[in-house]
Amino acid sequence: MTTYTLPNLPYAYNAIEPIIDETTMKIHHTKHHQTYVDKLNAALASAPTDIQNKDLKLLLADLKVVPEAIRGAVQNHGGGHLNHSLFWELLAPTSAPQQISGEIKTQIDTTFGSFDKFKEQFSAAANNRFGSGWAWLVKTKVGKLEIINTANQDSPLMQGKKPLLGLDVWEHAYYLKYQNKRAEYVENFFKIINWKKVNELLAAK
Ligand code: MN3
Repeated sequence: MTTYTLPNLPYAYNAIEPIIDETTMKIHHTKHHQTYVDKLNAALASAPTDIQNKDLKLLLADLKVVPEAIRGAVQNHGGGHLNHSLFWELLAPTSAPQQISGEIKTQIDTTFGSFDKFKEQFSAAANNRFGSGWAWLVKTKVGKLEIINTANQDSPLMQGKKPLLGLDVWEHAYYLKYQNKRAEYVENFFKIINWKKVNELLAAK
């Protein structure tokens, strides 16, 4: 069977300081993300071979093929693994801040009217997600940009939408530094977005 493993971060744990502190990054990666990986592997251990070997993105896009006994675990921990693997790559070290540019800039301006309007809508999606979840910029099946939020570790792939940018708004992602001030964390997120990666995701099939 496919055994999932924790991916390395593409930067040091302190690379996102002071926006996201080193301790939060370390616990988030080595404890929270590792747990999703472990529990995904444990759930799949009892699955039929074709399910074990199916691409995780395809599984999440078509959860009904997963045996009912492990479907919830695959949704939560498979989603958790995929969402976090993407999230790490969407952050840019504070030493090398990125300006939005390229095709994503053009499409954001066209779709939302301006970057500020996009930021406002994305922030609202993040701040209004009650409890734990994610805010997303996604590409729909017809190739349109859209802002959504999802509960828990649900992936946009479950709605047939491709994630281009995602923000983890679980308290574990920000509580040590920001406590209850999620809006401040969301505001600061815009300073550490890896737009190069977003452009790559937009360009990929
Ligand atoms: Mn998280």
